[in-house]
Amino acid sequence: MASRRGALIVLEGVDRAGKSTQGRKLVSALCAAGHRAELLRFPERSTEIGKLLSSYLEKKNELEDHSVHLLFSANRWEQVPLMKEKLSQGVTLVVDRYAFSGVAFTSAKELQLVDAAARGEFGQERYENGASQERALQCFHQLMRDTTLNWKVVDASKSIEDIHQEIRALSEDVILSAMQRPLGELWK
Ligand code: 2DT
Ligand code: MG
Repeated sequence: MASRRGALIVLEGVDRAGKSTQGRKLVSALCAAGHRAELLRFPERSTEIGKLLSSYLEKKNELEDHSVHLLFSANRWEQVPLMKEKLSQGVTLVVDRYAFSGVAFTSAKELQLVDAAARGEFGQERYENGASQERALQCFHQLMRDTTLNWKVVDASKSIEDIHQEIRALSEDVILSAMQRPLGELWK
């Protein structure tokens, strides 16, 4: 039997929404249920570009805003051949942040230029502050108006287990519907 394509499931949201925890739990649950599923994350910090981005996020280097945006994009592009191969082999990919974070966090930066109401920092890395996260959230809401993408909103204030069950049920549905549709293209 020809292997059916896997689904591309992207977890997006602000920092500390629980994306990484949920991504790990989702992959384990899907695998336990007999699906082939793997976890990816962006930025993927292990590549050369990823190392540069990691130092940038850790504030160990400075990069020009436009070029850092393109590096985040390049960091996704460098994984595309692997992602396409996995998806076409029937592996479902659960991705912790993708191009939507790219848009949201760059837009948040541009908004910052007009909105200087900075708040106290609550994290070590770049963007880990309330003002950046709030602007990124506004941008995620705008991106969700694109109804060609199958967005599902999950309330991150619920318990880890409740959120997990919700995401898991949504994922089972999307894996089934992805099988009916050929692999398409998504902007990166
Ligand atoms: P975490 O590793 O904690 O998720 O933080 N980001 C991410 C961008 O600015 N552009 C992008 O394209 C992507 C994928 C969001 C990663 C930080 O990097 C930001 C938070
Ligand atoms: Mg972070």
